[in-house]
Amino acid sequence: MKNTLRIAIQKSGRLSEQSLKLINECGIQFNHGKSRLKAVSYNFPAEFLFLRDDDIPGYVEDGVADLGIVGENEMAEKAKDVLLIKRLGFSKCRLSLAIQRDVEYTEPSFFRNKNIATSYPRILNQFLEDKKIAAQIHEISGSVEIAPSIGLADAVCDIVSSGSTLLSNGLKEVETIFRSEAVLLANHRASEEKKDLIDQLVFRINSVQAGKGNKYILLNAPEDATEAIVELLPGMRSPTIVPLAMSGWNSIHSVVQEDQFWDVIEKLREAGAEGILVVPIEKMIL
Ligand code: PRT
Ligand code: ZN
Repeated sequence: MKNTLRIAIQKSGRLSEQSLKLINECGIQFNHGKSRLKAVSYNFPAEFLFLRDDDIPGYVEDGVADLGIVGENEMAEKAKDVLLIKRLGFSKCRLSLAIQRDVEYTEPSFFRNKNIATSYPRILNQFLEDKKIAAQIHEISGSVEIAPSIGLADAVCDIVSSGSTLLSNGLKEVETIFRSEAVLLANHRASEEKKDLIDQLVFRINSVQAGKGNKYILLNAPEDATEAIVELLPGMRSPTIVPLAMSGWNSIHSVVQEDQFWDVIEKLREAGAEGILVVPIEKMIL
């Protein structure tokens, strides 16, 4: 359809739930069709294709889908000609080199002439080339972590999140070669109408992300502490000050960044703030 965005998301796997959650938080709703391969939104001009993540960069390059959500690792490995338009902040992980725990490691030259098992030969090859290290890459599609223990490889290059998979296979992480999170990809040749729709979607994603990164805060303060408290609370423009029914007291409202939150709360208490309420922000339009 000409003016309908086609958005490819992972059918089932580590990206699926969060991708659907983001779409939902953007206010885009759809009913799953019978096929489970495709769904059409009834309140935004978009349809969704549910695919294996490996296929998504290629479909976006070909224009079968206008947009896609995949891990940045998958995008880099497939090396398709697509645009990265937004990092989405979920499914964070890293691609790392790991070796057997009892083997000594000092630097990347360790890998010279070693046999490394991976599902990411392109990203690994790039790393080895940059470091001018000649090694053998053994491409396998799954269960990479068992390769050293069965004598298939000296080392692995695999996705790590908590590190427990490496640990339980007697391996230790020695080099991180790539950091990844879910990304929104777009086809290069979108029509003007589709670019407009993409802008609308990105605007919604930005509002959702800004809301998540901030908290709305309400507190009471005596009149003589109000000025010092306002100094601590930048807000979107500046804090709101409303007098309480009890004279000599104000209610102060503002927005605080999530990552500065505990620090700010401590300072507010020291400055005399009382009855502090913290409320999540669903969306924040900047
Ligand atoms: O079926 P389909 O092809 O669509 O899915 P898939 O099996 O290829 O991918 P999936 O669903 O496993 O992962 C999709 C994306 O999630 C990856 O491309 C990464 O961008 C991201 N991601 C985030 C992860 C992990 N965390 C992760 N922990 N992908 C894989 N893992 C695996 C890793 O391969 C290793 O086996 O989990 C293990 C390591 O986890 P820890 O926590 O033990 O370190
Ligand atoms: Zn896959």
